[in-house]
Amino acid sequence: MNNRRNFLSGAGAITTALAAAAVSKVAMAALPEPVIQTRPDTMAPLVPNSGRPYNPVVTLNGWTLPWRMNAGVKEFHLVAEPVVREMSPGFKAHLWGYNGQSPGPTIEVVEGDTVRIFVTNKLPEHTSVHWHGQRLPNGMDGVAGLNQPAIPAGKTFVYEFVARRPGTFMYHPHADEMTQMAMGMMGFWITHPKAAHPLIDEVNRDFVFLLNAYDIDPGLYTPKIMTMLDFNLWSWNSRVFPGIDPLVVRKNDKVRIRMGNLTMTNHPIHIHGHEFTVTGTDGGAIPKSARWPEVTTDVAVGQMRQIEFVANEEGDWAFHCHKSHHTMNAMGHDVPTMIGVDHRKVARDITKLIPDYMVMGERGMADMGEMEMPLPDNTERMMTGAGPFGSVEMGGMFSMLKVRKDQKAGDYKDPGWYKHPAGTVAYEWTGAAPVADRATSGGGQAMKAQNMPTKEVEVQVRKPPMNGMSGMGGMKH
Ligand SMILES: [Cu+2]
Repeated sequence: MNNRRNFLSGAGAITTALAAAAVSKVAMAALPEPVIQTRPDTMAPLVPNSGRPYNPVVTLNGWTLPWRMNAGVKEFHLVAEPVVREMSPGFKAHLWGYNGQSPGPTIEVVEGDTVRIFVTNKLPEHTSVHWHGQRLPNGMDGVAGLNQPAIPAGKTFVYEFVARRPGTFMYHPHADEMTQMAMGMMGFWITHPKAAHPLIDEVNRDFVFLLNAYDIDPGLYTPKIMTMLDFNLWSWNSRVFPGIDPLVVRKNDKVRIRMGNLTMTNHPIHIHGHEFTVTGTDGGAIPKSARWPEVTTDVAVGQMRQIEFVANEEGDWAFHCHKSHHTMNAMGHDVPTMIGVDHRKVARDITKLIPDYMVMGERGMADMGEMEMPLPDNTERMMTGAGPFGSVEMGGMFSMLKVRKDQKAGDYKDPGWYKHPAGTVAYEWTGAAPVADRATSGGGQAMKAQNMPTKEVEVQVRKPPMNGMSGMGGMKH
């Protein structure tokens, strides 16, 4: 499904070259050239070409922002602007973001770096950038009105501080926040330790992504910004399954995954086939004595959770939010339950009159995965994703951890579907078996009802004997 994506070629390399080219005497006096990226692919990790070395992260369906060194200061240029984000193949959203994308590029620096970030506002309204979790001078914290005047449309502001502690951070506006975050303005920030750190292990693969959510009506492009809870698109880095790339690792790799939650609700993130340890939060690394094993970790609103494990089981392992509504795309929420009602013919007739008419499946929702009814343009199917054995019936916050023994170090290319060794896949029982409801009827409850006695039903009601209540104080006989 993801074969057409080429992780290691293209724009990742181009952006690096651009950053290097920007380092000229003339350019030094000016703003750093903003680097723009519009492809939604997972870009190769950006290996540092200046400053202290570190092991770069991989941003899922995203990229890392190149910088220039200017007299010992790491300079970045963020451009806040309207963007078009492909949320999954064929489904685009009109969002706000940074440097051509929502979320914005990941910023990677090293503990002790002096960092200067130029923020140019190309939005139709003012903005600011808050550096979530950082130790910094109060006036650099980015709360418009409190710490600084908002950045007016068309202006550029400069933030400057020392990245004092290693860890995982986020950035997002702190001005008209409800609108700007609902529109997709956010990004990740990694501060790597400057030397071997007792609580921050070296890993082979280090993935980062943000949990975000949108409310975009089927057929439309722009999120509803007033929505507080009832979002219909639950995304990782503004992508929904099957648009989210798999996390590809080599067998026995030590893997770190950092997830930040900038939605309005919590997400219990669950991995199959492995146990992990939560090794860090936005507040920093967790002492080793305070870590315990999990297969699901809840990431609350405004939190980051960093998990680690050794990927020592080969296969294509599901990796997803455990709220089942969050592994669905648009349309799953405002429809009546139709289980037991055979409305397929009616639905087809109505569809002739109202092309966008959509109802829930009458045998459960699995029918939606193989829905033949037409959808409005620019709408991702509610549950979809072709797997090697059929529809995966997922959407939203779902991806896979793909563990392969022959995956090369540093290679993030999708290896395709796992080839299961003979005799290791669940198989059909071919002996005698009871008849399934679905085989004989249009709907589960409907058939159950048919099997019930249809005429008179005798019900016996037995009251407890009155003297049995004598124990209840105050009751008079
Ligand atoms: Cu969730």
